[in-house]
Amino acid sequence: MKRTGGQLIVEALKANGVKRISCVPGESFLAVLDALHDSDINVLVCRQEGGAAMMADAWGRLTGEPGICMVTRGPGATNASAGLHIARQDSIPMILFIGQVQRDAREREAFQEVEFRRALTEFAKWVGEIDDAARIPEFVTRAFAVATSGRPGPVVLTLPEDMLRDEVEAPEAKPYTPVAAHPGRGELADLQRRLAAAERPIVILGGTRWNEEAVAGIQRFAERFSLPVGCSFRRQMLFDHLHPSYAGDVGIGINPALAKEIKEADLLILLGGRLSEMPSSGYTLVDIPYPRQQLVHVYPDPSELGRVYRPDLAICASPADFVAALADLGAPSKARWAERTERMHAAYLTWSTTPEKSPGAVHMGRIMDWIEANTADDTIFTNGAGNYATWLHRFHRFRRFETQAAPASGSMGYGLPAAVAAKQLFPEREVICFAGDGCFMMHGQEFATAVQYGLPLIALVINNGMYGTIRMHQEREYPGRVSGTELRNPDFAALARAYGGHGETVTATEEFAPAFERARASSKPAIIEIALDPEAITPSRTLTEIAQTKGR
Ligand SMILES: Cc1ncc(C[n+]2csc(CCOP(=O)(O)OP(=O)(O)O)c2C)c(N)n1
Ligand SMILES: [Mg+2]
Repeated sequence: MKRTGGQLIVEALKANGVKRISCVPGESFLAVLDALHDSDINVLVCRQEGGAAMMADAWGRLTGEPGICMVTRGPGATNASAGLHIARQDSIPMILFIGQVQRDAREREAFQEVEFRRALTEFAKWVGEIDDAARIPEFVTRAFAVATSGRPGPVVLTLPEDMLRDEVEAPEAKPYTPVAAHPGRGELADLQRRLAAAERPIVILGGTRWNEEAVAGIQRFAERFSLPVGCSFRRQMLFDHLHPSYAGDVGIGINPALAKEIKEADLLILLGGRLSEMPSSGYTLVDIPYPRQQLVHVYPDPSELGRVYRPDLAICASPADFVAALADLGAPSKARWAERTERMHAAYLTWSTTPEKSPGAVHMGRIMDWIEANTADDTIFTNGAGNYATWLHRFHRFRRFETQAAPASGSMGYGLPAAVAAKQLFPEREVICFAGDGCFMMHGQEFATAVQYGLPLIALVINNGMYGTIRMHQEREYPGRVSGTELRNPDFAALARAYGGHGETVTATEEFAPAFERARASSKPAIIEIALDPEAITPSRTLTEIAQTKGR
């Protein structure tokens, strides 16, 4: 039986278990859209390709299966590159399909033509073009395998428009085979010896290729060995923050007590992450290339092992496969480190207690206290980049896996599309997006997508009238010389209503709880604008105090 290229793409997606895709349509892939018309794949039509790609990233992040996004050539793909970059840096499985110029017009710089195999090489793990419709099953199944194996990441497949209309015979698509990466027996024995000899061990969790079972498994391991466990920047959902082994967040603005413990540790087990620039406090936490600590680095891709930090024991394994193998390690007879671990957890609890004072009528600390007391453990929190995110990362105590979608790559604008994706994936769970006034406006148009598909997320827009993070750095480096960081914003609550959602404005702390309850009760996508005093730039220091520190 002959099928069109468009039909073969949809069949290959279905064979690989795809239930949803995000897209902004283009005339370059009408044949795929037509095939989707007859399928049960959920198509989320978005407003800008950056947001659409970020939604696919969030699906990949929250499920471990590649998120799928479809966009058109030239401008569609360049918009989508914002999401590709996030998936690349954050090791998220994703497949971006790009409708491409017809084959017989290639290399003439035809309408919106870009040669993506050149342009997107650094943005993706693999960029392929399918120029023969009969090979669609082969390319698509391979794309799934590449996106999920080793260090996961995004794959790009370009689809020449005329190829999608060809009618061909092709083999039936089969699902990809996930590639496991287990530790060897000798490596586990080596790890056991190092643990037995350690005085001050610490574990830092990060990266992807985790699952619910692995998160439960690492918790059991930490309990058996009384080990302190930290979570890498924006990977906090990997460990229950109220567990007695939790030592805190290894990210921007790390608790100095935790940084000291890491520096003074004699055994550092880096599990799943790269300890890149943000979690390593700008590459200062651990010496490069030879750490003072004994380093055990567990990572699913050999090319990362020894790239920045030379490990004493390198284990090429995925976090999930590694944690499964840990069950066989015998625990020491007595928990030698229990007291130290307890001390570190106590330090975390103090560090994550909201401050007493805050300038202005809105105290974000009190708002965080309310959120902590009034949201369920399975609530999903999303955010982009900006100082506002500190309130979430430092004071929200993550309890469960699949409750966080935040770019370790520090990309603004991610929070809202991620919230749309999360709510679509888990309609029964509450989804709260944290955004700054700058951040929200980058992909705020996807609020229309939330309204279109009836996805009642709640977006908190923390409005300080500026690109606050940059203003903070500006005041520190060039005090009093405000340049390029001020913002004049729309009325966010009115904007929410104009979109068909629910809007609230909070100008004093006590207005937050009733506003949140009304947003919940509305059952509509909601924006709650929180008017924050620009002075409240960090939980501990005001803008003025930061301006006064130059040269000190
Ligand atoms: C896409 C993108 N553009 C620019 C930046 C640089 N940047 C980092 S934080 C920030 C300001 C964020 O402003 P806002 O969302 O209002 O949060 P605030 O810091 O004011 O709390 C900027 C411009 C970035 N990280 N990502
Ligand atoms: Mg701001």
